[in-house]
Amino acid sequence: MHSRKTIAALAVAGGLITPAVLTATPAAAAAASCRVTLYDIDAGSVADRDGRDELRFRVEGNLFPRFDAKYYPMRAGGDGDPADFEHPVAIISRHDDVRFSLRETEGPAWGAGDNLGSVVARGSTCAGLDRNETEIVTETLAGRQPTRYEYVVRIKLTGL
Ligand SMILES: [Ca+2]
Ligand SMILES: [Ca+2]
Repeated sequence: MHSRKTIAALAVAGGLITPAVLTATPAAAAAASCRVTLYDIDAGSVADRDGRDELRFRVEGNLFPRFDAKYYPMRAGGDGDPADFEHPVAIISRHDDVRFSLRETEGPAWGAGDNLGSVVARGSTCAGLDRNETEIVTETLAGRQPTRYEYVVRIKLTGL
């Protein structure tokens, strides 16, 4: 007698697919305002004839770095971080824009210097964010005065 073999159901259990669980989440709260911070700056080529730019960001009239240093130096291929500029920051509403202007400065004053271009954080972008949601805005700042330069600057909006 040949008894019919049954295939254990467990043999195929390895292929069991976990059912998708749709988790109900509370409606995300829209941001009322946003914090805007520097996220990154990379130097392709620099503006100064001596091959080293002395850089600051001007944000709402404030120059960064502002306390511990007068500028942050960068050469071609350099990579700068927020801490190098003493954390440039602004708070905007859903209706305001803020401009992060990159400046190339000269001593001995090391003031506002020359504008190399700017990255703008827009209130309309802020209005699209939920609280704690972030968006990074990337801009390439390029020109040819006094020499051909190119920087890639990233700023980050965080919904508040
Ligand atoms: Ca220089
Ligand atoms: Ca300079």
